[in-house]
Amino acid sequence: PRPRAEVAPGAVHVPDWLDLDEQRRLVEACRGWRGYRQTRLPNGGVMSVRTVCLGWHWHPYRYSKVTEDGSPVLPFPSWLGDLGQRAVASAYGPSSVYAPDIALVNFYDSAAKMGMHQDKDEASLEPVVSLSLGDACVFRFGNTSDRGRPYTDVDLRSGDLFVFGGQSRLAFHGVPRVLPGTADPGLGLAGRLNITLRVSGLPS
Ligand code: MD3
Ligand code: FE
Repeated sequence: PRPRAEVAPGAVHVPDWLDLDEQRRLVEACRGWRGYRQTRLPNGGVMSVRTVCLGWHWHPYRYSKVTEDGSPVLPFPSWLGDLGQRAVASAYGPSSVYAPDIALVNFYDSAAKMGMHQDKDEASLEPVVSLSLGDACVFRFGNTSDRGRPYTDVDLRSGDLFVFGGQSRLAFHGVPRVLPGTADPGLGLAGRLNITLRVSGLPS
């Protein structure tokens, strides 16, 4: 089995944190959330991943309570907050407290990727929780100064938990590629889903 690893201070990888039944339930939840879209960037680019937001809608580079077309943002379910609390307790220890109010759900087809970036649109520096489902990917975890080296490439597989807090919260990171056909056939998902949980730091 792959061991749990602190890749950098505050960046904890817990392989196989979700069992197959929990993964199936999360995939079903992701299928129920409607409105996945490819985000347009101010530079004219379009992200290759398809994203749906819960709690707060992310547009580059801020959060709001409405989407581009004016539709309300999907609610952030309390069960997802409980899952986030259990995730942070697994990574950092049982006394940690965590109350996320944002989920960004990203769908990657076999060609999708995400360039190196920092997540700094949240007004809180509480940790980000990442849950991976379906096809594995190469996840690139970098430094806090720029998009380049040094970085570490880690395979993220279905069921893996990663928590990014402390000194790692503002690290550059990205997904250079998905590894097509690597999902458990029993999951019934072609492609990769990633759920990140975050704390907005904004008034509810
Ligand atoms: C490190 N998502 O949504 S998850 C993103 O797999 C994002 O969809 C990727 O980067 C994905 O912003 C990577 C891992 C991750 C998420 C948030 C982080 C790593 C992070 C925030 C700070 C540092
Ligand atoms: Fe990110």
